Amino acid sequence: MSAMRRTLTLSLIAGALLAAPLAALAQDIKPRLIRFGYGLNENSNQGRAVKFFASEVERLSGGKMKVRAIGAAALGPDVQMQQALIGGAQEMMVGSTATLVGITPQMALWDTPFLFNNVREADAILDGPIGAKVMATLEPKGLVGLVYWENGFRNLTNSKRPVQKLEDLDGIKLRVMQNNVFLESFRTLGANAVPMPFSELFSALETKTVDGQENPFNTILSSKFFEVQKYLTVTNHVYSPWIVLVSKRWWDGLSKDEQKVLRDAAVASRDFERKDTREAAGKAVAELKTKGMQVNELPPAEAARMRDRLTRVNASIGANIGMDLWNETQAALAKLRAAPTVARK
Ligand code: KDG
Repeated sequence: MSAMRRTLTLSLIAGALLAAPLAALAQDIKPRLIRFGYGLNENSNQGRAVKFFASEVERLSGGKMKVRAIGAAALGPDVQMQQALIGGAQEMMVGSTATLVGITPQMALWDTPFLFNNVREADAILDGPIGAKVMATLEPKGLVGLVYWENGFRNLTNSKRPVQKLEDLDGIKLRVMQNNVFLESFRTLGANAVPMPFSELFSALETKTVDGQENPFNTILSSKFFEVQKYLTVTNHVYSPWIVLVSKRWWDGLSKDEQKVLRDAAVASRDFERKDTREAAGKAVAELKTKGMQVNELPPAEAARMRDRLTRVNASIGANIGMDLWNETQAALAKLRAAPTVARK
């Protein structure tokens, strides 16, 4: 072999040897990308919390993991994103526990009307052993639950009339989440309950396909329902959690360190989200009034009638989730209510 050919061959070998570690290094430097889908607008309590989570993941991983927050149901409604996570086509999402009942019936516990009297009870149960037990039912179905966020206490809006008594709901076409407890609950109240994905709700209200819906104050404001809903009735008929979910297929491929980053960021985002959500909710009703909504509270006697009517679904919830879980939850709530409440910070 001529000297020239030898030199050329050696330099090609040297180049190849050099390129390999550089490629590996480049692979190391390229952050692991996480597509995180959610249904509300970017400028909502849900959107702000996803953004916070993303910054925490980047900080805790030293830039090795990067979350791409994709809002406004751009990756599809909750049910579609749940399937994408199960199939491994998407890494993370946050959405309502109510739409998970088709995957794991125990999630229906959180649909129980008037289950929680206040956020102290909600935090204690959701973040305690019962919340963990319900979350664990997701894993065999291909989902990993990290934390619960707060959607909040739900209230009624409609475009036809103020709801001052139960009979005012008669015949109102009311959108509900795709969930049998919500369907049954509002049918027993006399409404014409229509299950529908959240992503279709604004246009359905705008075109009068439905007359009303029920959601927390923050969502009514951030989704601009005041533009298509005249009447807001404060009912606080159920406390709605969101749940931060990971694709188990993808999760199982992560290192322990990577999983710890996501768990730690999720806990920090939960505390941020609840604080942000509660502060925003405190201001939302006043803002909705300035946007032209007519707001009323149900008179106590009517609220009692609603509670009595709505809690008729409790028997079916207990049967669906299992009486052990139902009784454990009732006992835990009774214990919480018996304990002296420390001054809330
Ligand atoms: O994607 C939207 C959901 O996360 C949540 O807001 C569900 O409360 C909900 C509703 O009414 O669909």
